[in-house]
Amino acid sequence: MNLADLNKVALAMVTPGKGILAADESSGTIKKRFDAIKVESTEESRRDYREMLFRSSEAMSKYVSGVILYDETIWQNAKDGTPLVKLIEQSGAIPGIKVDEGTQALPQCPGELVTVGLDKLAERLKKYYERGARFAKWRAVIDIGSGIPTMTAISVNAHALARYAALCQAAQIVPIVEPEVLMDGDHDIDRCYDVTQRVLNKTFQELRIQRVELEGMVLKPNMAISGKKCAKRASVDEVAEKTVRLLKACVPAAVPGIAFLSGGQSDEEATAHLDAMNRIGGLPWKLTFSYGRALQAAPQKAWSGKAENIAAGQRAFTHRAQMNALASKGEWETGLEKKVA
Ligand code: 5MM
Repeated sequence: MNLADLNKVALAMVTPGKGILAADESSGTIKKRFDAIKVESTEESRRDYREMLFRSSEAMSKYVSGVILYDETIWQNAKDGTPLVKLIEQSGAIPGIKVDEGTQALPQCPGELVTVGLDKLAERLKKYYERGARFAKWRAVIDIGSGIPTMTAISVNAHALARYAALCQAAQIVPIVEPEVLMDGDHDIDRCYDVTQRVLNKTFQELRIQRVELEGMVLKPNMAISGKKCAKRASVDEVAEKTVRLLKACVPAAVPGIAFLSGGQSDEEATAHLDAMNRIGGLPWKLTFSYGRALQAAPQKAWSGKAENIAAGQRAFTHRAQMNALASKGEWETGLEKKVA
């Protein structure tokens, strides 16, 4: 492993003014997104949609540091035969790959999940590196509910995240470590804070045990945020203040950067929260975005599967990418949202 090179890639992924496009929806998830805009999900429609994003030259060259791809996409070519990975590289962004293989029910822990995909991961990473991937992603899912999460779920998921991260670094690939505490449910922000603290502490303990080099990774956490059905939702300032406090308590300064997931927040909420955190300043790591839904909901709607809407889809994507890029520097203002082209 060359740690200096891993660190260089990790720092590039969290360059201030840029962030990560999470376009790694598995076939089931992208079908749900396409159902919502009444587009049939086929290999071709998924390719056309993602090609539209990756050919958004302003967004990709100015605001996007890297793209997380799904296995199908990394092997796909654009309509003109250019590999989609090449389009990403030509824009100056770094190609990345989701390598987990989804979740399975966790035995003895009703309602809880464990992320799988470690078998043959070393061989898969080698192929992804040859294709151009310089970072990877693995997502653990922790749900909050009555009696959950159990320490069992937190522990097995943290162990798997660390196993994945160590294998990535051995393959000269920067791991994005994503332990996601879901915002489904009616819990308040303090419950989310407590659970996320347990999850992050356990994750960093496992990363240390398994000798993962913190300088060569990026953390992708949820924010400390109220559950979607919580009767009293925390304000933007409270989310920012509590998330920063939580991360300072749990994330070592050796980690180059933190790229948040959006987790079901509205587009504008996800931007406002990131912006408010960066306005606090004085942080030991870079804070940016690695959004899926909060970057893609608008372009999906604008595109709606029609070739004549490609320019509109690209405008919508560029706008959201620019808003989040500003937020990654603490320079976003709500008034800018109204100036959409
Ligand atoms: C884009 O969604 C990703 C893939 O999800 P599935 O494996 O369930 O299809 C997801 O891992 C994503 O990268 C993160 O959860 C962040 O996405 P959001 O939409 O929460 O910003």
